[in-house]
Amino acid sequence: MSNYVERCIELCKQNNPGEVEFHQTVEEVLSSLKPVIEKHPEYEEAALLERLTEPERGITFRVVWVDDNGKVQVNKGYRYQFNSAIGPYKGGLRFAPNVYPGIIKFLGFEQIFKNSLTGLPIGGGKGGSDFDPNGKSDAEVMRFCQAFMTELYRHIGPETDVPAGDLGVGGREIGYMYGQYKKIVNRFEGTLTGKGLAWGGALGRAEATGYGIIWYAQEMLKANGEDIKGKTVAISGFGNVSWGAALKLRDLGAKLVTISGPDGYILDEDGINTDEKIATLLELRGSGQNVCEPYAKKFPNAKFFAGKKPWEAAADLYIPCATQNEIQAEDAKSFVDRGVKFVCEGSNMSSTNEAIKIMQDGGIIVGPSKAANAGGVACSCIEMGQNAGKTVFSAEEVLEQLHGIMVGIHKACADASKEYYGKYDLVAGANIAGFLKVANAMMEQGLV
Ligand code: 2IT
Repeated sequence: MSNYVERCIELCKQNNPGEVEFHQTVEEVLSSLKPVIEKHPEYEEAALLERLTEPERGITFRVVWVDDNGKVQVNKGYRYQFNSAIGPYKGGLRFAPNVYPGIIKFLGFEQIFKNSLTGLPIGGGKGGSDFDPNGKSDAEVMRFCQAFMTELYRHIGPETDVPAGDLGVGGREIGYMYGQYKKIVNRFEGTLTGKGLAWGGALGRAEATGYGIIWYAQEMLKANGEDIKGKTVAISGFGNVSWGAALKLRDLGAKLVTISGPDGYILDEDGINTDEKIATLLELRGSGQNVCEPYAKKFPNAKFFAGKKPWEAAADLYIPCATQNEIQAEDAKSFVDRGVKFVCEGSNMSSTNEAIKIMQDGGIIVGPSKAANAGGVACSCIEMGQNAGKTVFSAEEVLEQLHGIMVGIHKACADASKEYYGKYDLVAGANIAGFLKVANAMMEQGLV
């Protein structure tokens, strides 16, 4: 029966040549499902894994816009609508120069399980473009977003597919895309999430992903007899996710000492814990330069390490919050050698499969991103409910619900791994718990 898993991994590689990030997540998820597949032979008869790894629909399109010099620019646009067994497709849009189908499919595939783990009725999808927003003027970003939505609008809708932000897509881009969507369809409906507070956005959505990661990490530590209070924490990135994480770490009495960018990392041993320091993260993001060094110019006690990763800094808990594969095998080995106990992934697929294995074999508790960063999409779903009900929820209502969801996700991961592996393995547990709900829905809905 485990042969079935191997065959499906191989088939996915053959059918999606060169899409290494997609292969990586399929291999990671399917491998951990072996005991589930053994228990349920009916999944193989229904070709469930072949169906799960094939997006229900993939849309690629041309995006044409004019830059500030009057030059015509052409980018690629994508939306992969992966799985709608438990709800409308839901997932972000990523604008980054390295975007190609392998990246969007990896994100879309992960999103299926993440969305299922939230316990909310949302299917999985993801999209984006190879457009690079860094260094672009505001007017260029607006023209690009309008051109992108002029094609995408026909494929999405509040009951069909609800996009949101991801890397390179924040409040500004959602605003420009929503404006264009509304102009074309002539309806005010919640077809994008992460909207501005005055026009349908949920209070708390900006903080949700970062808060959720820290709440998940808190549960992970608690389950292992430790308290997040008083812990020293190293994170990567300086964007929206890192900002939310910094706020919640301060709330819970942990000491954040690093942030990072493509240029290197900042070590602030006094703690990144004042309003001014935490607001600096948003300023760095807003600068459009994609560098973190200016933090050390503003706060001279902090040190900047050019070209280095924050993983070399001493900490009790490490939280990657930047992008995929930021924890490689050598980082994992160094964690094991230094006796690190906890790593909680914030960015989607933060670690290579080899790194996860090294960390887990070395006794490190790893919180997988598809569980730990589910707070963002969970809050998006709350925003969808708010829009559908034509109402507004208070920040307290949203955040209380979100906290409950994160505690529930940790429990679901721990319970599933105990049931199928007889141990506390959140990585396998997240895959299994996320998978079972979707798999059962697919079985009940027949061969579609
Ligand atoms: O990776 C993610 O979960 C997101 N980028 C957020 C998706 C969403 O629909 O809010």
